[in-house]
Amino acid sequence: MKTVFSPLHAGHAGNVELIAGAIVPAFEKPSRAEFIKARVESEKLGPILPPESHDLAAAKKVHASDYIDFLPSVWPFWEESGRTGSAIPFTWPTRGLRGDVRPRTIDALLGFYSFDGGATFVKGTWDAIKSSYDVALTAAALVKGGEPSAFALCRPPGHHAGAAFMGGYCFINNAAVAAQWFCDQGARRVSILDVDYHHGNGTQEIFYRRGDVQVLNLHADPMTEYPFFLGHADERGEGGGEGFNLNYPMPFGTGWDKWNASLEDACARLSAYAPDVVVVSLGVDTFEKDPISQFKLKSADYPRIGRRIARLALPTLFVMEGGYAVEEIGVNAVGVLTGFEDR
Ligand code: OKP
Ligand code: ZN
Repeated sequence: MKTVFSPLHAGHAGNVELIAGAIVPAFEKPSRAEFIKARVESEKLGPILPPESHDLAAAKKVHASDYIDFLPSVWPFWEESGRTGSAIPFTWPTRGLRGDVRPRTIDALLGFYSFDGGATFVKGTWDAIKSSYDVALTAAALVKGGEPSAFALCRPPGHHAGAAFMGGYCFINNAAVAAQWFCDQGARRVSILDVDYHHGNGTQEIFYRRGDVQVLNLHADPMTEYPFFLGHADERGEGGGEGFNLNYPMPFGTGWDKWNASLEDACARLSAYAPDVVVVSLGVDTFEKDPISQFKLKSADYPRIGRRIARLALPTLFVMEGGYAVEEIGVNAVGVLTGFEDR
């Protein structure tokens, strides 16, 4: 399997986050992608290719145009405003406030275009976002060109980013961009299988009213886990999308047997939908030692995930999302891919 990777991800570094009352170094850090790349190499998964540069038209098919234009403006605006450190949102137009009036200062705009303080900018952040987007589209083109599968080693991740907001370490929704690109290239139906520990709220929002993209999400129950405000089992799509969004919320402590039962059900639903292509939002923060998560999957479980996805017998694009136990993230992410190849 070919991997697409860009070193520009590394400029998105040194960010901090607020978690449990403490400001700490961000868990979403460059070493994540480097550990995965090293494992791709040591396992000889296949060639590692650089991305081709794309304009932002494909991003604007799933995101609001003004939101996409905002992203590269953040750092220059931050510096023009006399700021240093990281640009972090801190105020949001929630219930009772005006979300329909676009304000003018950088602090206000950061809140206007986000849902939490987990999407933070430093100088190299836009180039990393853009490279992650290019990685996803380049890997999608490999699959479109006839490769049975490809691995988009995206960083930053994307599945929390909605049509007009960032959050949860995510800016451009790489998996959604790729799925839409497949549609625009003639796919009649696309399935997105999101196996990250956290609910892919952005992906759900983007395709919620559409029947041509099926979204299946396996994740920790939002009653007790981030992103808290979406991802319940009764969210099944709306209008033309009714029945094409499926959520599998699971409790803290979920291990392989229970998680795998959800995977089996999702795979059966996916097969019945008979898409032309599958996009896997590949998060490995379901791992028992993940520092911010509460599931109990073991390293030996990840190849089993890959093998089950391979049994769908469909062209498959893997798009990297979360996973934070950096020592093992490479083993687990690449474990899915070698399992997929059954080796
Ligand atoms: C991203 B992905 C707020 C931090 C809250 C965010 C978790 C994002 C997970 N400052 N935690 O789905 O792995
Ligand atoms: Zn996650």
